[in-house]
Amino acid sequence: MGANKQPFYITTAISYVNGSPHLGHAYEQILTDVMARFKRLDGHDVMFLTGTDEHGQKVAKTAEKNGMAPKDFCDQVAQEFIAMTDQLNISNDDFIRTTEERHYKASQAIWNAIKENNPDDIYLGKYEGWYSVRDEGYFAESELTEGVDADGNKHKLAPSGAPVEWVEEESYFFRLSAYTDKLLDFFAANPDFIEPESRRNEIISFVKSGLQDISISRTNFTWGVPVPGDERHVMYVWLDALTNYITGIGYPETGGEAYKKFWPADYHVIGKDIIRFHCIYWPAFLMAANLQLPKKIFAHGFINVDGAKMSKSVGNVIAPQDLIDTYGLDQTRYLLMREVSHGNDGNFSHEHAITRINSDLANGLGNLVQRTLSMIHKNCDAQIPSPNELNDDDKKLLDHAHNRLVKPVIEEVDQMRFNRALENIWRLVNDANAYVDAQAPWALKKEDPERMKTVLYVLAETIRVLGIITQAVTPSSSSKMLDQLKIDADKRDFSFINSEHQLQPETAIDKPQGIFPRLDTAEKAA
Ligand code: ME8
Repeated sequence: MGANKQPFYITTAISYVNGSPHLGHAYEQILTDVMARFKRLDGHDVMFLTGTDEHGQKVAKTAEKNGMAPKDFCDQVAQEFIAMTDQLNISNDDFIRTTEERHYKASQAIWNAIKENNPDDIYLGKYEGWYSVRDEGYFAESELTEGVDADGNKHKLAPSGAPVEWVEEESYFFRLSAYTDKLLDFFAANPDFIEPESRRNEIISFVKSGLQDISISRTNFTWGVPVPGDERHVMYVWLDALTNYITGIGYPETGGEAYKKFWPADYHVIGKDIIRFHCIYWPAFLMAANLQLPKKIFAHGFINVDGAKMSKSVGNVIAPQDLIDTYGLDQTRYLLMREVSHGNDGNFSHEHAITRINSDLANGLGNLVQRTLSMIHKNCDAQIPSPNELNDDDKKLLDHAHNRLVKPVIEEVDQMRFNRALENIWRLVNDANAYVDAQAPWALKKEDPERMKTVLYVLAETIRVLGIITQAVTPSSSSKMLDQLKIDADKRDFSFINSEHQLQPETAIDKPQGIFPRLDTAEKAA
């Protein structure tokens, strides 16, 4: 696999370790994982990187509140994020922690590369201005509002609602102001660089309003990567954090195999709150260091709960494990991918979750598999039956599965439109269920057993294709489907979706096991 398709490199944002993983983190992980899995199934050599962002004032303060040394605190919380990738069945190829040695090396190397390539772009000065610790971001006076913070105190607030504090300290600056035109030219030449378009417009208008130089080092705390050559300073956490995307593929070894194969990245998947850092700072740092820019930044929306923003103070923060315990892992993955549309905010409600899971998974795909395989097990000697001559209905269903499914699905996937990709796949599920109802194989059992065999064969073959195409979203359930059909592990990628690789008649199957149980509405609501 992967011999003649382009390598594909995709990343998530790396999570701050100042709190435990929540549903927003889980959503981003799953979104990125689904893309990575689709690409592998489509024959690409994929590198998928995720990790934790462990430096900066926010993490240092939280560690202090917990009475722990920053590194010990990070070690503890990073484990929760690593555990989340397992809980969610995330197929990341690497997990980077910014406190690793390799990352210190890469962060200092990019600093030095900027200095070597553009010596005027880093200069020593004094920062006097507003800083939001929660965003780890600098803000201009004009961007602030007056307001009350979560503790009820009056404050100047950043656009995110986080309080800002006045900072005055010696600092190294990055000459971002010199990149206004270069960035605008780059955006114009690469119209797909930022998606969705609304975010691209937001960034372009921000850049057009003129960029200020930014402070890229701090001296009033020490929890960070030391600035090379001046250890009184630590690097601004975002400069270090963004660099993770190249640390993960071996930077500063730009001649190394991983770097040559995977840079520039195909996709940085991030949330809408951190586009300024990814769409302005990161490209400017890379230009200054004379490195290539990533191909695409995709900013997803936020997951709200029952229509409200998730927040600790409201008390509606959902831990990913709770959803998995309630609905099952693949059900949770499916739900999030099906319910949230491209780049928009998504809403989570238990009521809606149950309806969706029951209709699409339990009654839709699950029931199709269960009734087909049970009939084969009972009525065909527990063997895939041999089909007789196909009629138009049979041919139509198989043609849909073999020839009219993968291409449109991949087209949606390439744009991160997983809700539409799933709608597309479920058209085949619905067609197959309608076909079962119309053909009524249970009636054919007495009337025309040979015809029954054909119908069951056509259904089993359709299920094989559905098992293959759904793997990226519901990996373990789809594997179970394919296991039940006795499909070899090396015959499960998209190149096997065609009539050439149809099911072998007479293959023995085991007694089928249900895949997506129906959720009891009353019990789950409680
Ligand atoms: O931003 N819904 O870390 P983070 C959807 N360390 N996505 C959400 C969300 C929600 N309710 N809440 C957060 C950081 N996210 C930085 C990134 S990258 C070099 C450094 C998303 O732990 C958020 O947008 O606050 C971000 O993409 C990711 O979760 C990690 O957020």
